[in-house]
Formats: sequence, structure tokens, C-alpha cells
Amino acid sequence: MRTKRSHLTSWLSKVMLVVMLLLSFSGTGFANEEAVATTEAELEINDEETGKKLVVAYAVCSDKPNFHKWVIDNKSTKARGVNWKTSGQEKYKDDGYVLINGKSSATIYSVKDPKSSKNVKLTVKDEKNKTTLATAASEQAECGDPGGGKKRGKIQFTLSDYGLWEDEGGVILTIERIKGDEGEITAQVCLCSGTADAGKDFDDQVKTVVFGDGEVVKEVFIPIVNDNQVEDDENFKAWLQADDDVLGFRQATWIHIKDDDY
Ligand SMILES: [Ca+2]
Ligand SMILES: [Ca+2]
Repeated sequence: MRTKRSHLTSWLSKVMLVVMLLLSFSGTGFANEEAVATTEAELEINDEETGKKLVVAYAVCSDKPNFHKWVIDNKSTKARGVNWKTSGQEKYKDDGYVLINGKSSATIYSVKDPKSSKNVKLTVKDEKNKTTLATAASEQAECGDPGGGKKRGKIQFTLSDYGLWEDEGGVILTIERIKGDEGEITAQVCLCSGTADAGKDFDDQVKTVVFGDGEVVKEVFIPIVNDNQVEDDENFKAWLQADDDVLGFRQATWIHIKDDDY
């Protein structure tokens, strides 16, 4: 066992030596690097000889409404200074310098033109501001994409119709949160008359629903008025109101009340 282990140790140290030699010969300049477009929004700087990724720059889902968000990834083990600038709209040019440690990334923000949906390009240059290392376009980074930022998800009614007897006391509406669960979502459930009258046939008080971080389902109880009159079956509608970007497909649901006084 001891002999095998010492052979292994000796073999490992040889491998380490070769790796260290390779690293020391890889140089500090940018001469052996080439930019390779992977997608429109992501570019890589690779070492020409080894093919290893050195720098990757890409747009991600922005958590600030008026800014594009970018990530510049330093894949090498050495700290690297880069200059960056964005262009696309004359008025909204932005630039800066960032020092990124080895095997680390830097997040940068650039001002978004609120009036234009045009692509904004990020250009990353070397420390001396001479060689362009990478450019990436912002439009590819839709929120909710893999690798994007936080996913709040969308909320909607689970069903498009509910039915109950007038003497059941009320109805429980279920609101589900899909495609994400991060952060808080506040919504209101508003009730509108159909053939059933607000206040007379059902309690029309607006209900507030808060999805906490990680919560994906909420129930809301809507009281129904039970009378002694013989009447037709009646209905009313519940509306979900929240920020546009968190509203799912089923924003309304119908509640059908079946009369029990026939
Ligand atoms: Ca009744
Ligand atoms: Ca009735």
C-alpha cells in the first residue's frame, strides 16, 4: 500500500510540475488570445493555444429597471483589469474600469435608454484600452432566461370558474405562482358584479394577497350572502391586480352561485 501511495504521490507531483510550467509559459500579454462569438449576447476570449476560456462577457436580466446589467467573468487565475464601455444610443454612453481577481466576475450596470428598445453593446477592452476583448449585446438577456437574475414568477387564478351553492357560506379562490418564486409579490383581488350584485349577493371587499419569498400558492375566502328568495343562478367576477410583469394568463375568474331556495 505504502509503495503504491508513494508512486501515486510522485506521479501527481510530476503532473503538477507540468501544469505549473504550462501556466508560467502562458504569458501575460494578449497576443495569444482570440475573441469567439458564442451567441449575440455572450462572447469569449480564449487562449489561442490551449483553447481555454480567459474572459467571458454577457448580459443578464437586470434587477434595476433603468439599467442594463452585465457580467464580465475572469476565467483565468490572474487578476485582470478591463475597461468597459457601452454604446447604442449617443446620449446614453457609459464607461468605467474594473479590476477582476482571478476566477472571479464583476457585475456592471449601464444606463438604459427608456425610449428605445435598440440593442446596446458592451465592449470590454484590456487594461491599456487598446485591444477589444469582447462585445456583447443587451437584448438577449430576457428576465427569466437561464442564467438571468431573480425570477419572481407570475401569479394567476388556478381555475377560470368556481361554482357553489348559495348556502355554502363562501368560496375559496386559489391563486398560484408559476415560473419563479423569488421575492415578494403583492396583489389585490377585486370583485365585480355580474348577475349577482356586489354587497347584496356577495361581500365585495377588496382582498390583499401577499406572496412571501418562496411562496407559490395563496387562498382567498370570498363570503357569499344566503337569502330566502327564489332566484336564478347568479354569477360575479374576481380580478387579480398586481404589477404587469407578474400577472399570468388567468387574471380573472368567474364565481357561479346556485340558488338553494327553489
Ligand atoms: Ca338561500
Ligand atoms: Ca336565494
